[in-house]
Formats: sequence, structure tokens, C-alpha cells
Amino acid sequence: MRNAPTILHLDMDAFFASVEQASKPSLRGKAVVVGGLGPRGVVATASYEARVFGVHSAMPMGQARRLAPNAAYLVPRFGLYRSISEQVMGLLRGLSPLVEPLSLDEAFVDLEAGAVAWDAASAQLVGERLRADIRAVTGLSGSVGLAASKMLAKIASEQAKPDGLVLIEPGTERAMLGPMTVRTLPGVGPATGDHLRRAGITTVDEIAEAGEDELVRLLGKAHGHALYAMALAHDERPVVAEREAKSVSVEDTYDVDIHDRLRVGMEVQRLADRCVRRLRGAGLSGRTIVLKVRRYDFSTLTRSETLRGPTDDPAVVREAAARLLDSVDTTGGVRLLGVGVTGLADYTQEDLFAQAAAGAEGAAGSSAEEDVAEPVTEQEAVAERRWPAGHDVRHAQYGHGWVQGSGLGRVTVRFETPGAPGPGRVRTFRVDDPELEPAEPLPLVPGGSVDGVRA
Ligand code: DCP
Ligand code: MG
Repeated sequence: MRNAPTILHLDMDAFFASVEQASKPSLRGKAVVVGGLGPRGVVATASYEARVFGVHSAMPMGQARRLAPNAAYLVPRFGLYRSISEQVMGLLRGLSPLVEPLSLDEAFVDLEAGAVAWDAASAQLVGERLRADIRAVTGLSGSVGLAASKMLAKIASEQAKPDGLVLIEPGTERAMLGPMTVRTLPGVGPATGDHLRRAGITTVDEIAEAGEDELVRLLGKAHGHALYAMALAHDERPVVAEREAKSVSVEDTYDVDIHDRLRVGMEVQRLADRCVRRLRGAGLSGRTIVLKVRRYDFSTLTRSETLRGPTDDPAVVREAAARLLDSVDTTGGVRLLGVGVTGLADYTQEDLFAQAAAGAEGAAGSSAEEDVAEPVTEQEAVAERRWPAGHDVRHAQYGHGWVQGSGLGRVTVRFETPGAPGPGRVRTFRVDDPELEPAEPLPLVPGGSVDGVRA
């Protein structure tokens, strides 16, 4: 491990919700929940004001509404989030060639490789300047962690939240980690935490005391070893800019089309196992499971499901692939099948046991995008699709605004734009008002660009 805190981890604060607050002046300082608004919708994220009520990511939307009935409920605008993410990642790439994005709002940066920092003082300066630049370019706040390893940099940014910076001085890592709960370590979620607690292990120090053999006995070889090393603050993983493999996949073409549904199912299970062997062989795990089916007439379909966190568990991949297959019509026969895993990470971030359990119940969570709005009546459905809550509109007379809500043939719009000093006026229209039309998002910062934005 290096001896200077020159690995930086950035994580934007309440990312989707902060973007919505920045673009809608009336929502600043308010409880905002972004996610799927249909009956099976889940929370993608909640503003810090909404978190006070207990609302958090991955919670069913109905529960969020019970906890925070007065919050603003908005449908995600992924195009806008992606374009802001690109601005942020651009700033990071200005610091170093070694930038490793983990998601839209999170990345590691190796500052030493960029020759912008070599010790604690220079790293701290770079981190503070980065936070200021992010605010200037996007209008948003991000939290920064600085440490000598990826694991600790990520723990530091978590401690820095919201809107802060934490630097862990090399040499102080073990003393700092020791009294912390095991849940601080990557890969330890509620279920793994429970499992360890039943064995009398609740703190990081207790993992170190239990010893490696005991950890392996409790959690299996791969995860036992990994967790023990992390408890000792050993983490040599380098920041990697471009993953060699963006996905791991396997496929088979059949000489004779397979007609038997059972046989198709068995082939998919076999491919899932092979895919996981490759994944594990490369020391990777991934978040999105992809099924590919080429039918007798050469029509090719891909279906994917995104889990809450990366997995390398064969049972989870097999179950996801089977669920995906359920949605594909194979009458007529198939000539090719494939299973792949994308969204790769080099360790399993989410709770290992919980994920297997969720997978088994079929609750692994499809992406929020798919869960958006499933309203009751045909007419309502059309209105909801055309006027999703939170999306931008333009009115011929009143200008740019966003949908506050729709129903019963009406759509309510608040006319306000990102730079405005205060909340804008609200007006209600018929859903088929010819003067009202969907619009593209505006830049969050005056003069900023939202090139290529498709919300
Ligand atoms: N996200 C999601 N579903 C989840 C978790 C996150 O769709 N289960 C999305 C919404 C978040 C974004 O990814 O805004 C970033 O995830 P984070 O875990 O970093 O959460 P936030 O940025 O929202 O909050 P924090 O301030 O805790 O980082
Ligand atoms: Mg974040």
C-alpha cells in the first residue's frame, strides 16, 4: 500500500434528488423522492430532507409515501443525470488519467498517477479544489474521501457526507477502523452483519481477533479471506481507468434449433454457471445480468435485469437468467443462447447473503426506469406517460416548467427554471392542451450545456 493519501473517492450527495432540487427552485430545502411511481416502483434516492423521515434508496414507493406524504415524488430523468455525470467525470479526468467510475455519481481517482498530489497536504488541496469546481460547473455538492487505499477512500467519503471532505492519514487506518461496525467494510450488509453478530463479531477489531481461519469458516473461502484482509486495512487494489472487460459473457449456437422449453431452461442455467466461472476467474462481480436469445428466424432479443449491487453468486445469476427467460417467447425454437454479466466491479459491494435471498424471492429489483408508472385507466396511462411527474414541459404562453402532477384529465405545471431565485407560479391545464408540450431539461448552471440530453 502506498504511504500517502492520494487515492480520492468522490460520491455526489443525494445525486438524482440534488439534480432535481437544483433544477426546480421550489424544491430547494424540501423533501424530494425520485423513483418509479407505479405500484411496484422503488425509491432511487431521496433528498437529505426526505431521509429525515426514514425514506431511503430501494424502499418500496408506497412505504416512502406513508413516511413522507408531503414530499415531492418525481420520475427520474436519466438523460439529465448522465449528462451531469459526464461533466463531473470530465473534471476528474482533468486530475489524472486513472479515473475509475463506479456509477453515475461515484469514482476513484489516483492522484499520484496524475502527478497532482504526493502527500497529505497536496491531496487535501486537490480535493477541496475539486469540490469547488464541481459546484461551479454543476451547481451540486459532492463528498470527497482521501486515503492510501480504495477501501479507505470510500469509507472516508462516506464519513464526509454530505458536502464534506475527510482525509485518512496513513498509519492511522487500523486504529480508526478497529472500533467501527463490521458494516463499514465493503460487502457487509445487514445479512452478513447478522451472520457475524451471531458469531460474536460486531466490530472490525473483532474480525481481526477472530482470525482468518474463523472468517473463512463463517463466510466461505473467497469472502472470508477478503473480509479479513480488509479488517486489517490491507487493500492493494489499483485504480483502473478502463476495465479490460466491460462485460463477461458466454454463448452457444446450436446445430439444431432447440424447441423444448425445458431444454432451453437447462441450457440457460448451464450458460449462467459458465459465465459465473469466467467472472470469478477474472476476480470480478457484476450488477446487470443479460440474457440473449436468437430465435429460429434469426430475430435476436436481449433482456437484462439490474441487481442492487454486484454479484458473483451462481445462484443469483441463474435465477436472474431464468426470470429473464420467462419473458421471452421461444415457440418456434432457438438457435443461440447467451448469458452475460455487465456493470463489473472488483469486489461485491452489496450484502452477499441478502442478495442471494432477494434473488431467490424474485425481489432483486429491476431498474427504476422499468418500474415507472402503471396507472389504472387507459386514459390516465396516456396522460401519465406523456406528463411524468418532474419532467420538463413548455407552454406557448408561460414558457418552461415542470409537471407537478397529472390526473383526471388535468396536468399541473410549475413554471420555473434552474437559475431562478425563488419558486415559480403553478397552473393547471387539460392534458390535451395544444399549447403544452414535453421539453428538454435546461442546464443547471447558467451558460452550462446539456448536450445530448434526453430525459
Ligand atoms: N440509485 C438508484 N437505486 C439505488 C441506489 C442508488 O437508482 N438503490 C441512484 C440514485 C442515486 C444515485 O444512484 O442518486 C447515486 O447513488 P448513491 O448510493 O451515491 O446515493 P445518493 O447519491 O443519492 O446519496 P448519497 O449522498 O448517500 O451518496
Ligand atoms: Mg451519491
